[in-house]
Amino acid sequence: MRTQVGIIGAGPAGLLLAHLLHRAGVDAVVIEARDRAYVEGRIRAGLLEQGSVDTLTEAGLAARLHREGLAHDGMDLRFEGEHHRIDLAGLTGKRVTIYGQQEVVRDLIAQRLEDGLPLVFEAADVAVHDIGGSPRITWAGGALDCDFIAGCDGFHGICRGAIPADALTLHDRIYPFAWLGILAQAPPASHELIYARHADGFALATMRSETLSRMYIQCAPDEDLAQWSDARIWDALHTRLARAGLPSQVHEGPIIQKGVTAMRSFVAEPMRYGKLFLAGDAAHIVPPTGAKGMNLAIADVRVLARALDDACHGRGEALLDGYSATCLERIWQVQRFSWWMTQMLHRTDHGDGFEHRIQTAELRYVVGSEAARTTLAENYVGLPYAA
Ligand code: RFL
Ligand code: PHB
Repeated sequence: MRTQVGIIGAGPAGLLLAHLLHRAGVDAVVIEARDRAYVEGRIRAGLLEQGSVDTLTEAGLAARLHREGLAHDGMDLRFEGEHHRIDLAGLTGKRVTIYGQQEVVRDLIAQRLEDGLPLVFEAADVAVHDIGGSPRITWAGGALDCDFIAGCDGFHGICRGAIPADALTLHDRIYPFAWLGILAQAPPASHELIYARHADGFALATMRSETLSRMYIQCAPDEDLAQWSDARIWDALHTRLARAGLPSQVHEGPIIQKGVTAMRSFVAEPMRYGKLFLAGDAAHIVPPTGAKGMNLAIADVRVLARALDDACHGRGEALLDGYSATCLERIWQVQRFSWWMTQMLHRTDHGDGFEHRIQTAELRYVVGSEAARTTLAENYVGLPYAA
């Protein structure tokens, strides 16, 4: 029997798409390369835009999110020892929510299994065939004929590479810095997020709960973690997050996870070839400074689910034909914002202090102008979805 949609990848994009399709009465199979424990344990994004929370709520997936998520009405910007609160709710009427990506993924997997719907873990050697005609997905020990394939297999997946190179335009910027991220058993520095621009480099204090801190510091892309003792990490955080004349708010505690994340801006266009549709990180990457990666994946699959619903129910392919262009409108807005936050907050100096002074001027303008604060806030809480 033919399945309507074959979905490759059980990250937020693939799992949410599968759920939205199920609610629309479209059958789908999700095929994931890794095992369930690995997928559920992968620590990544933490911040949901208001629209992402609304999407998960409307899809009936947000009971735990509303119990355990931490809603934030503002965030802090720090530079030159100054600290300034950006009143996100006051400026936009919207808020953001801290809820780990792995919690979103856990909720989605639990729902899928409870619904008794197909989700294949540990699928080795996944490949796609005849994507311009009658699509077929194969893996070690399995095969699936389908009408459409959704490539939700992240940046390192196989779907984007299955599209002929001359049918894709790739835009790629790799930044000359990275983030060293830690998870620590310590109360968050503040109940809202703190983004700090410091002469030593960027720092971000975020959290996963009232007792679990997530913190990042700018480092080199090839940074050797062995050079970063816990004491050195705490020192860097105290220094970069300091406010003049006030004690550092950073609370130390056991560090239970450490890792380095590379930073890039990447877009593959168009996000479709024949019957294959790319969504989420398979099609685009943003530097994490704007907290947008998972939110953009959710925005893509909202559009794709509606389009596949129409196509699979005989209501035509106009939305599918418009899928890539509709998504790319938002993607480029989000790319711009993520790039802007990144270049405003990271150390990019060439040694003469020029970039540092430009950043200070820009940050002073942002905190000093309601128009500029509103621009930041509107993008941070999430731009409205296309109708
Ligand atoms: P994912 O989550 O990478 O999922 C892809 C899935 O596909 C599987 N896969 C395959 N399956 C079958 N066959 C193959 N050949 C396969 N190849 C791969 C993988 O195992 C995986 O399960 O992509 P998706 O669903 O598009 O979701 C995107 C998000 O994961 C990503 O954009 C965010 O994590 C980015 N991001 C953030 N986004 C936010 O919205 N807010 C944040 O606060 C935020 N912070 C972050 C971040 C990413 C970070 N890192 C580590 C990259 C902070 C960090 C540090
Ligand atoms: C996180 O909570 O992991 C997080 C929050 C905001 C960002 C990036 C990461 O900009």
